[in-house]
Amino acid sequence: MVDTQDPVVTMKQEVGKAAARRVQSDSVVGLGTGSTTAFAIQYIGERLKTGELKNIVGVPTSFQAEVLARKYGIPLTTLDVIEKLDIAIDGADEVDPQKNLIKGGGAAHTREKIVDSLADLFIVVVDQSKLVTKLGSTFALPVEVLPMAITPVMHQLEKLGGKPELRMGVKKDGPVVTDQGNLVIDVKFDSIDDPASLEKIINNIPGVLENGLFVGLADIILVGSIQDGKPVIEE
Ligand code: ABF
Repeated sequence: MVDTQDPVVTMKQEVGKAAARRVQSDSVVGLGTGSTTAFAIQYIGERLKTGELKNIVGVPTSFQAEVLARKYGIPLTTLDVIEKLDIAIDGADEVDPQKNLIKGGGAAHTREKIVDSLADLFIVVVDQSKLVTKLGSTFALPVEVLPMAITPVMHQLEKLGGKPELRMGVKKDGPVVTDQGNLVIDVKFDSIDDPASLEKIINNIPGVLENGLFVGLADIILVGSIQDGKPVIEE
């Protein structure tokens, strides 16, 4: 039968599968957000169902991850019960050559950074389009902000050379609200030369909860691409 599936979807499935294969039995798994990670969650569930994987428990990074985990039969726990995670699998919006990330396109970067930072092994699943030489080149930096502090935080981000914009919902009938009930400002920088410093500076602005710079956290980047019409996964 001719495979009519979009090759990009197939490629994302293969990246998800490759990450899911890294999960070992008797482990605690951080479950990330995004369409590529969704395939990893699905395949972890399938490995559980076949008995290939036993006795794992997941920590979701978002409501979306929790719904998927329940759909695919992955038992869940919380950070009140476990001290650390063995592995975390998550997506990203940009990846630089030093494996630093911009995340937050799904407005989930606050919980993602908490979970991903507690994992012994943090695997990022992306397609080739996410690879950049410098963070900020293609994606505005998401910043989660308390609603009362939106205006002063935007002024501070402008002083840092950013062009901040309040993230509106798809229907444009109001701003996006995070799982914590906060808002998201997307800040475009001409270029982010020192992500480690910028991550700290932004998080130090009163009213900022978390920004989407993930510096020095990722251990493995699994990159999917399509070569000669076939999905290729590189590490
Ligand atoms: C999430 O994954 C976000 O950080 C990011 O926006 C998203 C990317 O997902 P996709 O795989 O759909 O591109 O973790």
